[in-house]
Amino acid sequence: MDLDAVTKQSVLHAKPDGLILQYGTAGFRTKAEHLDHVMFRMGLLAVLRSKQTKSTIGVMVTASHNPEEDNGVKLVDPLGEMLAASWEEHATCLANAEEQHLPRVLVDISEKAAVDLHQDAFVVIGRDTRPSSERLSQSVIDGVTVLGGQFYDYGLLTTPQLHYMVFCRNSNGQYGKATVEGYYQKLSSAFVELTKQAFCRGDDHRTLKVDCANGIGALKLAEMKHYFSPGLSVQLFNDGTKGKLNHLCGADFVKSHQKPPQGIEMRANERCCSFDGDADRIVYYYHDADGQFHLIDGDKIATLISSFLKELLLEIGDGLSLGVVQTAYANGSSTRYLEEVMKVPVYCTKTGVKHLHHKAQEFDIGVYFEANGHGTVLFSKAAETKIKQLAKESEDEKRKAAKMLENIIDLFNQTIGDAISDMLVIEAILALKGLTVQQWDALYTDLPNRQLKVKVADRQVISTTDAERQVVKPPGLQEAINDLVKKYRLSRAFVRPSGTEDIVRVYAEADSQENTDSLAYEVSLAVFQLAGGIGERPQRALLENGLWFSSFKSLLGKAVE
Ligand code: 16G
Ligand code: MG
Repeated sequence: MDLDAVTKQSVLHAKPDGLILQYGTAGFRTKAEHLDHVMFRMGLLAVLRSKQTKSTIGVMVTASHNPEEDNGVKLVDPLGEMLAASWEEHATCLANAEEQHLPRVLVDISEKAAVDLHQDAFVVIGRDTRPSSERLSQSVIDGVTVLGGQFYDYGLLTTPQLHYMVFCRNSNGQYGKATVEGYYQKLSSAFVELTKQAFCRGDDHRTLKVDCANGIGALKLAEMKHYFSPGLSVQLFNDGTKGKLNHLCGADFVKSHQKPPQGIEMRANERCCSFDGDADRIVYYYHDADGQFHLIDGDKIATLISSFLKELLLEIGDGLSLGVVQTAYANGSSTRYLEEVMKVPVYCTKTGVKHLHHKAQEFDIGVYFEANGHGTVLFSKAAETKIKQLAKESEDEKRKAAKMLENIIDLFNQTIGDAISDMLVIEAILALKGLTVQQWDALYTDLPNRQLKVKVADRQVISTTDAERQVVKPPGLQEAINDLVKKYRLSRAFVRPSGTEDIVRVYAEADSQENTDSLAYEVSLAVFQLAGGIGERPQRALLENGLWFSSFKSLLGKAVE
């Protein structure tokens, strides 16, 4: 390591005095103007991680659904997964080191992580469409090169595309070709193969409206749509030609406001979906004939996908295990439906893709989705081998099912939730099953739910257990929540410190919207009182024509990323 060169270069990417940032649930994220030093240092760190793992590492410059002025960065590990937890700590130390301590921190990390400094390093870089992203990814490149790493800059990519590239490279192309073209071809040919049967039946005029959040998803979907167009025609809205990124549109807006994005024309019963700003989340929705809005979130996506997979697994009859992984935010109706009607085992993990992903790896086939629309399906090596073998050898119906599963394996981006890939899977299933969006929605009825946020002096005073469903500290808070929950039917509530914002999130559900809102309010008050609330006390809401008034409105929880 040429530490002198690092010191010299670092001056050009100087850290603002006193600025402390945390590698959060999905990397660093804040105002773009504060991130130059972080980008440079993540370039350095990616080189060390690449040397240590003897693999290609990815660096993605994006702040997902955050406002356009923000930016962020996350590292991608060799199998296309999110960065290992122990390295998140190194990332935080490196980002926060004062200029003069930078060389020492680099040496410390190398020693602690037993990095072989003689090893070559290779880093791939992708970025979203934010105005600041190009400059910031150049800072990543500066960090990579000063430590002698090689790099390939993919330029504009969705987050899941970068994850895909990393895995392709580290699997020597076995997972696919590490190019954008390779990604389009792999997914599209799986989609076309899979849907052949449905489209032969004459169901060949499927259209879907896609709100692209004015983000990178628009560029990539516009490039890709010709590859699968005879089967599915997508109409792009909020494609970035005029609107602002994530402003009044995108998956996060739709999920948290439970209303359609601006800039999309919806006719009754028409299927629509929204991506988030870096296209790793998707939600569906429609207006019914009475003009009522219906949201189909990650829970219902997981349900559709798992019921389709379960049917195919029964047909091949090979005893492969299927499990569904959710978080505490999953609507109680979805969990009940999966467990009681579909008889599928359901597991709950902490919030954040990496937790769900790791749990899903325990099954032959692991379906994971957060309610907010982040998710995918993982197939174990053994399951994949078995399915491939059955697709070749078995007879008729069994072979047909195995072939479908084979294409489904290729259609999913197994490195991370991917809005484009999930969209194609959903469209294929709806076409094959001949399901309308209303029939899909009618699988079960969501329990009314409400998310709120509460400001406290230090959100770390709250610690949780049982996949964030129970509070351990401060004393008395869980007991208070238990007592409040008892007052309502079909009710559930939990609180957790956010991993991305300086607030505590409150979630409640119950048998009616009114009861849900009362429960959410009462739990917020308990948090405010027992966990050091600051600012204005939560106020009971006034609900009129579906609108929230008073300061309660400002507490309305932003759906998590
Ligand atoms: C992140 C996570 C998302 C999670 C959200 C929770 C990834 C790629 N993203 O952005 O999965 O739902 O954080 O945010 O892991 P919160 O801690 O503020 O509720
Ligand atoms: Mg995202």
